[in-house]
Amino acid sequence: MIRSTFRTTYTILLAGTLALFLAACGGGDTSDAGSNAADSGESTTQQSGEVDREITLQPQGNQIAYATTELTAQAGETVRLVFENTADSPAMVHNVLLLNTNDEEVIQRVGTASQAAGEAEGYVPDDDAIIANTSLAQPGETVEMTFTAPEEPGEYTYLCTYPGHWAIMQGTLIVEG
Ligand SMILES: [Cu+2]
Repeated sequence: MIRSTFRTTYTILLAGTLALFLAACGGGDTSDAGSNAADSGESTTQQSGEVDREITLQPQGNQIAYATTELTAQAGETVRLVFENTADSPAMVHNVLLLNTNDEEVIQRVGTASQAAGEAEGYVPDDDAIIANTSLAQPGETVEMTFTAPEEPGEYTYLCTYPGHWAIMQGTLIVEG
């Protein structure tokens, strides 16, 4: 359990490092690329001190639902959302995607595209509406994502895009100004 949690965290860190590196490369000069991520190999626990807020989220037992469907954050703060998949049914694989809207049409667009994205992409489509996402969490596994809460107060939808879940497994992040 601890090992797999670590592995997941490490994978996310690696992905983040790669993203930073690629972003830096996009600028053309790699001389100072990834300076923020260079020491990420040992910063797994140190990072916990750097966020403004940590939120823990779980599924509702073995149902296709989050146990908490309303979360709160302050505009612009850094949030780490830890998703503990406490389900024990093998079918209850979940993830968390946070969108920059609660617009039904966008939810539908992302939900539909997520199914097309497939398992290799963790059912996460390439869509600008996605602020952040976790990887898939098998039952018993914990995954997480860190993001900056939108500057604009309002209601932002989070959802699970494991096949068959997106239309019903949703919640709202309430951003307060
Ligand atoms: Cu789910």
